[in-house]
Amino acid sequence: MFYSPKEGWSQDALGATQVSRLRETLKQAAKSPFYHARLAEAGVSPETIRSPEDIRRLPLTTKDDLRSAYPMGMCSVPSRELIRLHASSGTTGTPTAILYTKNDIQNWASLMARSLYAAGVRPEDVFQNTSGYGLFTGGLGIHYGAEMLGCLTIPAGSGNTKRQLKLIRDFQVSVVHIIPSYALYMGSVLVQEGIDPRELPISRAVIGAEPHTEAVRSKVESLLGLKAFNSYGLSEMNGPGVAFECEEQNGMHVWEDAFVAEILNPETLEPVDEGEIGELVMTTLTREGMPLVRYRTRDLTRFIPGRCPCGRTHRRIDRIKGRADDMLIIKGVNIYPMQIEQVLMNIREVGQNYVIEIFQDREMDQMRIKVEIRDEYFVEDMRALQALQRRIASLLRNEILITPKVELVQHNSLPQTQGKAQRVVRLD
Ligand code: ADP
Ligand code: K
Ligand code: ZN
Repeated sequence: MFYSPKEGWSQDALGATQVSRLRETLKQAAKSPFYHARLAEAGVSPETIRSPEDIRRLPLTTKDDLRSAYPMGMCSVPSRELIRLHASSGTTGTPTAILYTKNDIQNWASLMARSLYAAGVRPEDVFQNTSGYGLFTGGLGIHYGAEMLGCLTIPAGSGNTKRQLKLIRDFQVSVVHIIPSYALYMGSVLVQEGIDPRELPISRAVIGAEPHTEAVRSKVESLLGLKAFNSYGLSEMNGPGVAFECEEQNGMHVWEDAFVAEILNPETLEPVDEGEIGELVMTTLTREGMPLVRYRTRDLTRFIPGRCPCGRTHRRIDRIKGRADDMLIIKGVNIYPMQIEQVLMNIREVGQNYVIEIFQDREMDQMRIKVEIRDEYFVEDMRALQALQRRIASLLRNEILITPKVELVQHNSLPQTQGKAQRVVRLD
């Protein structure tokens, strides 16, 4: 029924595993110069952990800690035991490096295989990975998992829609791993070339790596004629394969035998109430090369209360609402880009791309939203376009409480990035 029996373990069994693995993790982490000092300073040791809740007594780790320990300050093994390096894509500044031993790579691959299986992928599937294969973990990370599961795995890499299409057709690709913004772009390019993407052999997509709304998932599903499953991960926790949607498509199971997930109020750093949104904080439980203790992901989400009908016992997190660093403050109002996306993607006339431009006017941050409009609605009639523009602005106002400047642009005219979409651009 499951890829691993661990997926159905009782909460007690998971808790006991977490306690013993947390202790191991502290022992292992203390072998790195960074944690040797940090854990001693905090006065904690493996004996501090008697129950899963005792994790709250451990110090937090931040992205800045990773930067300060770069390149080897958090390495817990002699360097000859390392076999792989990845780096975060640096969406928010200087990159950080993650180091893996042979066991780390194997454990990651099996978590990834388990994740794909949960989303309905099977060894009979032909799997095309459209992630870039470089320092970014979405390439090799997903690849090793699909191979371990037994799929014929095609390392197509990013971009080059024509070649992607040829591979999909020639090898009857049934599953793709694709960033949601690129899925929408690829779908619309195919439609423009007179190809109906729904007729392709693909029946499932694994989408993730960037925040996206339920509305975007629906668009990907209807445009490409498939089921799309949300995939969450970050380089600091290996990469993809941290939390994954099952066939229920209602939240992502966090693999709690491999990670401890906490959701904290980002200001008080205390746990939020059950089901409340907060910052996801994660601890590795099996990592040798570079264990991380209570890493602040900056990603905002909540635990979905209750049990999943699929039978997996590992708790689910809701889709990522955004990063704590993404919050915009415009005219004193806090706004997340995903609030804007949710509104835009539910408007029939809106195409698939948009960008939020922030610029300074009279010492204040101002916002302009450029929105692609589908060809059939991008008409010559100025009055019709102005009415559409006003309607979009007012729908946005209902959600974000200020009236933004809205500019309508033609289909596929906004820049399409090769990797993660950049939704917010600062013009100063
Ligand atoms: P970077 O932090 O530089 O983008 P990573 O490649 O490690 O580098 O990206 C991890 C981040 O990507 C996560 O912390 C999260 O913000 C985002 N992310 C990954 N998967 C998802 C997803 N399914 N939904 C929303 N955001 C995601
Ligand atoms: K196979
Ligand atoms: Zn489930």
